Amino acid sequence: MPKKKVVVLLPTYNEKNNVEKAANAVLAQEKNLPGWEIEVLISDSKSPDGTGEVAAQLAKKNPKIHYLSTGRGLGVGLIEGHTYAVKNLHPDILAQMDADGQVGWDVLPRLVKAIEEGYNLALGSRFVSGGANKLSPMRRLFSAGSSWVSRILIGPFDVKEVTNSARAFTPELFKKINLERLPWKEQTFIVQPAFLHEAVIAGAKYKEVPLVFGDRAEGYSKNKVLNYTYDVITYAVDARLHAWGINIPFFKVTRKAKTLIKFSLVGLLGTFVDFFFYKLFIGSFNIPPATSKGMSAELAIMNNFFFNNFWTFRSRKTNTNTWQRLGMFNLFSLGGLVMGVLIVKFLHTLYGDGFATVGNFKVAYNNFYFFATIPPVLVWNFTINHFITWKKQKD
Ligand SMILES: Nc1nc2c(ncn2[C@@H]2O[C@H](COP(=O)(O)OP(=O)(O)O)[C@@H](O)[C@H]2O)c(=O)[nH]1
Ligand SMILES: [Mg+2]
Repeated sequence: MPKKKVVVLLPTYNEKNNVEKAANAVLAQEKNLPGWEIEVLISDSKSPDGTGEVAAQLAKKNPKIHYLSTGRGLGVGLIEGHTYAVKNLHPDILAQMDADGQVGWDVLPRLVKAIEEGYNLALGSRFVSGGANKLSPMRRLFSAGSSWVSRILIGPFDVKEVTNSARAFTPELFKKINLERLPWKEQTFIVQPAFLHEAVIAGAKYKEVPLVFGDRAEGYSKNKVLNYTYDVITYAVDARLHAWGINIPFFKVTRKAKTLIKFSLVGLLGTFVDFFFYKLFIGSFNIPPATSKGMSAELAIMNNFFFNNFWTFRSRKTNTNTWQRLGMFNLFSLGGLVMGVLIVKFLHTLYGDGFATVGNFKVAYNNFYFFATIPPVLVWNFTINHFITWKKQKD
């Protein structure tokens, strides 16, 4: 009887010191899989450390190893890799594992056996009986946390680990997955829970098998905790809306609008700072509203610069240094400040110091004056700082 074939995809980015060991470790699992032959496909996203060249050499020497050069991003490495395997390598099963050796290689025969049992999707899991997570307490907390959040928000809830890469599935299932909806071109690890989500929609019959997860021997993690958390939440909202029949590309739009959203969040925080001091100056120091606004706004500007520089625009390469940017930010915020003061002045002149009754509360007009300044000032600040203060360096 001819042997069946499993193609194991190893996506790599800067794994020069891991890739050869990984390919050999995968091939060595053949002895635990009677009736099966294993081939390895390395999909490298043009790693600057030269992983691609190493992989190309391995592929030249060993006909069981294949190499594919792909675009940047884990999702691209995975989806282009599997698509290539389906087209060119005639697999009975598609499998994937991380190339850094963090996952015990013996999960592979368990994944394949689950497919032989009749499931069309097998999922490696640290959190089922027999599995283990041998990371530092901090990273353990993060993986447990991200798995819980993804399980609850994205699902399916009966899967204990929805984020792990070690997986096997049938080419038939892969072909049914809606790649239009899967955000595989985005540079984020969201592709793992999202792939599972789309696979379930495509009719996956899934089973979890245990795996042991340890520390990296070489290299560094490419996962970005804050970005990933943001993606999990926005993707979950997208998936929920989709399940309710509301088809808007929420995830894609929020990713595109990410800078604006961060800038707005910083602005929101700044607004609290601003409002807090505004009320303090009026209430405790009897300073008139317009003057109070001027002083509270300057405090908020300092706050906002700090967060925009070290968070919103952190990864943007500019031609300026931090001090120059601080200067520009202050200058442009002055524009926003003048705008805010004029709006408050205008409204104050128009309506005076009255009170409005909202339900059972009496609310002073000066509160409304304050909030009326937010939308126009936000638009001004974002536009000018996006295009000038943190202007992208030309390559
Ligand atoms: N092809 C490709 N692989 C990637 C990319 N980013 C990460 N990987 C691979 O995905 C696997 C998991 O990444 P890793 O950084 O170990 O994430 P962690 O295990 O969650 O810390 C490793 O084999 C990485 O080399 C990418 O942009 N392209
Ligand atoms: Mg890893």
